[in-house]
Amino acid sequence: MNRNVYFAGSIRGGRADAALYQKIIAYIQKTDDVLTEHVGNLSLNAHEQGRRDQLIYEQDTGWLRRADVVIAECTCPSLGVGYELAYAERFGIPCHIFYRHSQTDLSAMLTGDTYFHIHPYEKLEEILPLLDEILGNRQA
Ligand code: 6K6
Repeated sequence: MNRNVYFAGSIRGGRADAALYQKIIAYIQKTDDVLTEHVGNLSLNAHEQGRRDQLIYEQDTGWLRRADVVIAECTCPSLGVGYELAYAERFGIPCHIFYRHSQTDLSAMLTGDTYFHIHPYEKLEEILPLLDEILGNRQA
């Protein structure tokens, strides 16, 4: 349906799930546009000095404001992802949060905010049909 999807995942918070982010992004890209493909880039250097942080902030908040939906993988805690979720809420962008419940105790600032759609899961295969529903590619 070519919706603009803002995928959020940890960068400076830790790259342990980068390969998972890459798989989720590739799945979404079968039907829709991912504004933040770099989040799944396995060779991304989170501390690279080539781009100024202010430019990153301005680019990402601009993308957030024009996103149709935010999909966040929050197993690896990230200040940036938490900020993005609050920013998206402020602009009324629907937000779906995925996290592996056996590995993380998600912040009460997310689980306690009824604005967010929260999806605990364990395996990637559980996420894919949910993504189809969220993106309108399959009936609930
Ligand atoms: C290098 C190559 C591509 O990007 C870079 C530089 N870093 C970032 N570029 C774009 N977005 C970023 C970058 N660092 C953080 N973000 C945004 O914050 C992403 O959209 C992530 O969802 C989120 C991660 O925040 P941290 O706090 O884990 O870094």
